Amino acid sequence: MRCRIVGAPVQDGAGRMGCEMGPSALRTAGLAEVLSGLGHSVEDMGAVQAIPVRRVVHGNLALKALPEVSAWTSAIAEAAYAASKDCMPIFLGGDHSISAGTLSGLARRATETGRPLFVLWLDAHPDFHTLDTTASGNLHGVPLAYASGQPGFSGYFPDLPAAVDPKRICAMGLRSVDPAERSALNQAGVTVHDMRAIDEHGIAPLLRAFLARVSDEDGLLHVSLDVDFLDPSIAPAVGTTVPGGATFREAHLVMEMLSDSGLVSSLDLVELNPFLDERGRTATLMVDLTASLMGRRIMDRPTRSHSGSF
Ligand code: EXY
Ligand code: MN
Ligand code: MN
Repeated sequence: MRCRIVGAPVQDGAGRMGCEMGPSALRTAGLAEVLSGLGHSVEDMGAVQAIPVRRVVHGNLALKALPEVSAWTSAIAEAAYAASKDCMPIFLGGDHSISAGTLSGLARRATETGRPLFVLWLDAHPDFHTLDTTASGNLHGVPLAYASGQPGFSGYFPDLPAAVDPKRICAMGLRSVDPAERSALNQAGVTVHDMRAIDEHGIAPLLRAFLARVSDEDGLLHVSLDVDFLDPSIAPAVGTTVPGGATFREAHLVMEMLSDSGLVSSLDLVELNPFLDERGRTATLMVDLTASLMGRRIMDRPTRSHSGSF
């Protein structure tokens, strides 16, 4: 596969500084080398350049860095649109506000190709606040709402060329959902598999059902992987740790199943804060998960399912 790495060193959307170092840490952990070693061609596009900030004023006085995040969203949307031409882009955050831009650019690309865009959101949080409902004002809490066309962004964030259909979004791993997000998710029809559902059913059947939907509609699939999807005991380098996250094997299994599906067309790696890491272990885990997504296997697997014993 042809891959393009796109750095998005954004930290304005997070409550703690440090995510701007994320792309460097992922590169240092060997992302490009790992992808090449799996047989992919890799083009590193460097970093998206921030564009000049224009004054934006909003009635919610809690909002932080709205002009900056709005400007980043424009620049990242353009970069995502360009990088997704005949290639699989891998976006290196940066905090999760970068996905406002990546999803905007990818939705525009999907519209052109005539295929529906599906989104797998792997996160402790749904990031489904609007500018009016966020209480923290941290704009890494809004990208999925923006990209799926929820109200209240017009005039503050760039106009969306195309919105992601909320019914084509599946959020997995949630365990910190604010009341306004809970009702908005239900109303919009987002599929949510929270940690309770993962505990109860296992992660594999939940993911398999979503992948079947993507396949049935011949969809493109964007995966947005927030470090805090993972349990903090294995991934400490994130400013928004929430206990009870995905285990090492649950996370790899998701990536391995995604790889088997052949459906993934783009990827975000977000919220890595290298200032909070322990000798690079979280950066390394994010790269290893990307490797599983891109074809690394413990053992060869049969290409066709076969009847009989395991
Ligand atoms: N829902 C909380 C808020 O709006 O502040 C937490 C958001 C955390 C977002 C991180 C990136 O996933
Ligand atoms: Mn997030
Ligand atoms: Mn999160």
